[in-house]
Amino acid sequence: MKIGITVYPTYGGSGIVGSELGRELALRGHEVHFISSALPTRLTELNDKVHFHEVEMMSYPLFEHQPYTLALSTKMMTVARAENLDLLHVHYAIPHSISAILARESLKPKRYLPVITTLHGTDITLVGADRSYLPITRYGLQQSDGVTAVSKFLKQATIETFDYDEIEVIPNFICPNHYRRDDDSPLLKELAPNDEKLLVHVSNFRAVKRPADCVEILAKVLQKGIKTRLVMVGDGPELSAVRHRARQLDVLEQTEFVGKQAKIADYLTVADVFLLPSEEESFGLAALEAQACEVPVVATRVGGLPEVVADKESGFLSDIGDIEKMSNDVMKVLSDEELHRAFGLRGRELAIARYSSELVIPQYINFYEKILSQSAKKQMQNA
Ligand code: GMT
Repeated sequence: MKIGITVYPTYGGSGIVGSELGRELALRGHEVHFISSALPTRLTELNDKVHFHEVEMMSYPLFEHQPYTLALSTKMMTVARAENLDLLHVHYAIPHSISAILARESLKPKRYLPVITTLHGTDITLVGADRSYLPITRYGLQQSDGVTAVSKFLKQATIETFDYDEIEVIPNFICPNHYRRDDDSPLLKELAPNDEKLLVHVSNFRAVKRPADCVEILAKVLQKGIKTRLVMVGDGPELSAVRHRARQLDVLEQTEFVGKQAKIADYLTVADVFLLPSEEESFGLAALEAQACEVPVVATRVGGLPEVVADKESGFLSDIGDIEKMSNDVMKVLSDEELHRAFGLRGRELAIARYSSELVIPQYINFYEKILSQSAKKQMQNA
């Protein structure tokens, strides 16, 4: 198949999933064309199976705001025609599905180009934050030829918000060879020079991730006398507030802010505990990646996280903001080697059994085939 994929090319989870999906599809012989405003971060290699088409923005004095949705749609049309794409797969409803639907409609007189939308979560939150987006998002869902969501939770949330239920759940995935334990990593000595225990958090530092809770947890763990350091991976709007809180709590010296990192696995593989104290999480890709690296997860019981993290088996789940319980949970796994090992092994076992790329990529391929055959039937009926 020839597949056009559109993602937000930044560090967000949806961009990572779309990029990894493209890479995995190419490995299986499909031709993938990324259509986005910049080269997606995780896309390190372009070849005869993986192509990149940059959306060019036209600047014109009359345009107070540059019309990205139209520029993307135009690029989708051009690439679909030139490369003879079979379908467009967009990650994130707003505005990607609207651009893809416009492209499909413009091409319709010549041929039908099915549009598949994958929901990642904040597409729903966005609507929650601004109800005026609800009709256009619902339109995007209804007009897509197929819709997938990354968790059962997200499917249910979409049904409740949009009253739309034709959604297939296809979860996020990991490649078990890329995400695995490496006790000999040279990074370990660098981050824990005095054999400290390492807590790791990865996010885009938005308020919804509650990154400041991580330094609160660290402070409590240090109070109990466990030699610990916290590694904060990523960047975003809350970063300076977190740094400020760490200073107030007098744990800045034990906190390492390493910024955005291209290879998250390097940091997960040396972690003793992974922290994800989010207020909302439709899936929690970073928690899955941590589990694949045999790292116990201490997280909140929100959204799709209970589908990914097995409470008391591969980690511990708590209510939002329950610093007391989360720090106690961290101490439990840090002070009991057997428990730590058991949680780590169970996490990897679950990650492979439920979310390995070998299992999930075929689900996408089957979904593409189903949508292509449904569209072909519709076209025949309309001919
Ligand atoms: O988590 C973010 O802030 C980024 C966001 C995105 O759209 O890129 O992540 C969402 O999609 C990820 C990949 O499917 C999920 O793992 C995250 O749970 C989800 N984030 C939220 O629901 C807050």
